[in-house]
Amino acid sequence: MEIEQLLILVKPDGIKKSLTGNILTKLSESRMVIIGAKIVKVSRDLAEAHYCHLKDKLFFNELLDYIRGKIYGEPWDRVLAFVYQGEDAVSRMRKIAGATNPEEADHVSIRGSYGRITTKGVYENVIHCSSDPSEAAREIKLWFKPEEIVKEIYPVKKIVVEKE
Ligand code: IDP
Repeated sequence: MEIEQLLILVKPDGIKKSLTGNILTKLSESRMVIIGAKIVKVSRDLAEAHYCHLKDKLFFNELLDYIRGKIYGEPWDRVLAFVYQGEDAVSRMRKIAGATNPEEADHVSIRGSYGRITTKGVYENVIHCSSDPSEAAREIKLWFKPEEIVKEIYPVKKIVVEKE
């Protein structure tokens, strides 16, 4: 299996609902390692670049307001950004995150447990999770400077053994 990296964002609704602890606990079931973490007040440029594949969608402006926390105001206008690394990380984390539409997501997934659809029709789905390895690489470059990411980590197995 490939060792992959991916970007996870706890979106503003996740922070506002005090779900960060629950979300990180669920993600930790994957036994992936966090190699980057920070809180980010998302600029319009960053939001547009992150969601460039959706720029023609009718909900694009609402989506930008959502990821920037504009619809919640201070102090909820920020996200927590993480880089995770591990074996087959993208598909395993996507499974824990759940489907994009929270109403269709598995009810034990993060999005199925905590997401909803806003009155403006945006899927308020609590976290972002990179969709494939090449998209993950693009997103990590967008959100993190190289020096913000831990370079050398122990093999995951060794970390787990040391913890136990
Ligand atoms: P993903 O977040 O599961 O990778 P994307 O298609 O990249 O899915 O969509 C980015 C975000 O845009 C979603 O997480 C969700 O918040 C919102 N979104 C996507 N599709 C729709 C839609 O059809 N209606 C409303 N919001 C949507």
